[in-house]
Amino acid sequence: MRHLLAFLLLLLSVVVPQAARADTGYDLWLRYQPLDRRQADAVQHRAAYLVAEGNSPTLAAATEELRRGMSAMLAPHSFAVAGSAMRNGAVVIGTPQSSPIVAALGLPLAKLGAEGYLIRSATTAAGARITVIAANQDVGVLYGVFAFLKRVQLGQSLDNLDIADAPRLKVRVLNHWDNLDRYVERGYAGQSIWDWQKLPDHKDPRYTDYARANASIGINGTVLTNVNANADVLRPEWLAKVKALAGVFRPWGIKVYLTARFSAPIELGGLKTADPLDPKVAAWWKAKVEEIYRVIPDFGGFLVKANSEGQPGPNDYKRTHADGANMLADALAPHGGVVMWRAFVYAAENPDDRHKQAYTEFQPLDGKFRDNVLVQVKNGAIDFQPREPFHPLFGAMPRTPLMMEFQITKEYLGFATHLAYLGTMWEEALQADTFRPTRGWTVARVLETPVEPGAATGMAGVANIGSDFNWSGSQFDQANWYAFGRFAWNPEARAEPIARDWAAMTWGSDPAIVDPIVAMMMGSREAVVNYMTPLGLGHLMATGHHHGPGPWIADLARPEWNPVYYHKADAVGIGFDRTATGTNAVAQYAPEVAAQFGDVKRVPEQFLLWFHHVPWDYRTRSGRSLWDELVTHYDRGVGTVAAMQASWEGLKGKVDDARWSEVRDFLAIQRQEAGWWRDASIAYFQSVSKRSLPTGHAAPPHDLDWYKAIKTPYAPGNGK
Ligand code: BDP
Repeated sequence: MRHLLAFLLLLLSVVVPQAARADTGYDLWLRYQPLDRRQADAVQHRAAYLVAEGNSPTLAAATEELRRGMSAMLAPHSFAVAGSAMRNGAVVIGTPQSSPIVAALGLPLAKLGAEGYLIRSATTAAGARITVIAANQDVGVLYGVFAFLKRVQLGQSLDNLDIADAPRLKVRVLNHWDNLDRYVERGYAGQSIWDWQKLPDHKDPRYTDYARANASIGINGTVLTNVNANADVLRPEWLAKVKALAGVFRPWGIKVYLTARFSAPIELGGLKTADPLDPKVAAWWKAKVEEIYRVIPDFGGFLVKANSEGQPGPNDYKRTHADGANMLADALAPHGGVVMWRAFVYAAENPDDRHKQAYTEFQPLDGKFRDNVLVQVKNGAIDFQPREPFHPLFGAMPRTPLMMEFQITKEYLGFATHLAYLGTMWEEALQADTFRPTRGWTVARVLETPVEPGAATGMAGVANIGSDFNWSGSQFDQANWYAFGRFAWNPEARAEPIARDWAAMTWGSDPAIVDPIVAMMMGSREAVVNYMTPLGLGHLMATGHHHGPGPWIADLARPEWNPVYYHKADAVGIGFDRTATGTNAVAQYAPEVAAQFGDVKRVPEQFLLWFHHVPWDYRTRSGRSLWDELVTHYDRGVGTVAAMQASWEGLKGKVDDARWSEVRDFLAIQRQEAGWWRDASIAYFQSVSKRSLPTGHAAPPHDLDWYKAIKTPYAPGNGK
C-alpha cells in the first residue's frame, strides 16, 4: 500500500507540472522545440557555437536570440557564445564594421542595402568550416539570425549555404487601432498590450517579446495608436511613455509612429484653427515635431486619418489632402520622418458610389505630395471585405508613393473564432494586374517600384494583437500576423509556402501535422467568402460591431451604411451595377481591367455581383441559375468548415492538448456561425427572390423574422 502511494505521488509529480505548463501559444512561431537526436547532431555539426563580435544593442539582441533558439533546439547539445577562436561549426555573425572576421571575408554585401543579409557556408584559411551571417548594418544581421533560426526550426539543411535576401519595401508597419484607455477598436484579442498607466516606469517584458516576434518577420515599425486619433498622446507626459516603448523596440529594428489628430493644434495648442495653410498651425506642428524628436530621436512619423468617418482634416478648411499631408511632411522632413496619409475617405454628404470616392478625391492629387508622404490605400475600395477587387488607386498615382493597408484583425471575417487564413486574400490582391501602365504591373509591382530612385515604399497591417495569452485571440490568427510580415518583406511571396512555414514552426514539422493544417488554411478564407458574401457580395454584416449577418438592414442614416445599398437585391435580381449603365466605377480602372470587370461575360465570377446587377435566373458558369448558385455557395462554405472540423479531429494527440482543444472549440463556434450566416442570408434573399431552394439544399430552420431578431449588442471591437 505504501509503495502504491509512493508510486502515485511520483506519478503526480511527473504529470502535474506538465499539465500546469499547458501551452497557451504565447511563444508564437518562435517555439524553438528540441530537434530529434539525429537532426540535432546534424545541426550541431554545422552550428556548434557562436562567434559574435561587436557590441551594439542590436547585435546583443541577435546574439541572445541565436543562443536562446539554438540551445533550446539542440539540447542536450549546448550552443555557447565563444570568443573568436575559429573551429569547425562556428557561426559568425556581424557586419564588416563590427567583425574583423566578416570584414576579412570580403563578402558581396553591397546589393543588400541597409536591412538585407547574407548567410554563407565558408572555410577559413586554416581550413575550419564555418557559417557566416553578415550584413551591412546590425539590423540586417538580426534578420539573418532569424532566417537562420527558421531554417533550423524547419529542419532544412545547413550545408553549402549561400542565401541573400533583402526586403522589397522600406516601411513595414503594424497599425494598432489601440485607444489610450487600452480599448482596441476592432480588437478581438483582449486589451491593448500598451499598458499606458504603468508606463514609462514599468516596461512589461511582453514588449520585448512583441519586438522579437516582429523582428523575426521583418516588421520595422509600429503605429501605437488608433487612426481615430486622440491628440492627448502628443502631450509631454504621454511622449515619455512612447519613449519608453521606443527604447524597448529600438534594438529590434522597430521604430515607433503615432497617429496625428488633425485638430491637435486646437485641442492642445489653443489655436482657433487647424487650417494647414495657416502659418500658426504649421508652426505649432513644427514645434511639436521638434519636441517629439528631442524625446525620440528616431521617431518614425505620423499616420493620419483625415476627413473620414467624422475625423477632422484639411477639407474642413477647404484645403486638399495634399495641403494637409504636406504641412505635416514639412515639419517631419528635417528629422527624417514620414507621413502615412490614408486614402480611406468617403464623405458624409457625397451621394456618389462609395467605391469611387477615394479615387475621385486622391487621383487628381498625384504628384502634389511631398517626397516623405506615403498615401496609404486599403486593398479594396470599400472596406476590408472577405473579398474585394483591388483598389483602383493602385497604379493610378505613378508620381506618389502608395503603400498597401491590409487588415490583419478579422473585423469582417468572423473575428477571432473563425479560422480564416488571410495569406490567400493578400496574395490575390497583390497579384492582381493593374495594367498601369501596361500588362504585368501587378499591385505588388506597383508597391515595390519606387516612384523615383530612393523614394519611399511600404505596407501597413492593422494589427490583431492584444493581451490574450495567445496574442491574436486565436492560435490560427497568429498566422495572419506572421503572413503579413512575410508579404511586407516580399509582396511577391506566396500564401502556401508561408502557411507551410508557419504551421511547421507553430505546430510541428511532421508532414502529418503540416499537410492537413496547410490544407485547412488554404481553403479557409474562401469558406468565409462562401458563407458570408459569395459571388462578389459585400458589406452585409450587422451594424456597428459587424458580427453576424444583416443583409436586410435598410434603415441607417447614411445610405452606404446599409447592407441593402451593397447588394441591391429586388424581385428581378441582385448586385451593384458599377458598369457604364450604373455608377461606372469600372472606369476608374485601366481600360483593360475596366473592359473585363465591366463585361458580365468576362468578369471573374467571384466579382460578379460587385460590378453587375443580374437577374435571379442568370445562368452562371456552372450552368446553375444565379439563385441556385448563391445557395450552393452558402452550403459549400458551411461544408468547408465541417471538413476543417474533421481534419482537426485527426490531429488530436499529434499536437498539444491545450491548443488543440482551443482550436476545436473555435471551429465549433465557426461551424455554428457559418450556419447562421447561411440560414439568415438564404431566408432573407429568398424573401426577395421568391424562389424555391434547389434540390438537396435544406430550408433554413427558422423564418426570416427569427434571424432578424438576433441581436448581439456586446459583440467586441466596435468603434466608440
Ligand atoms: C472600418 C472600421 C472602423 C475604422 C475604419 C478605418 O469599421 O472601425 O475606423 O475602418 O479604417 O473598417 O478608418
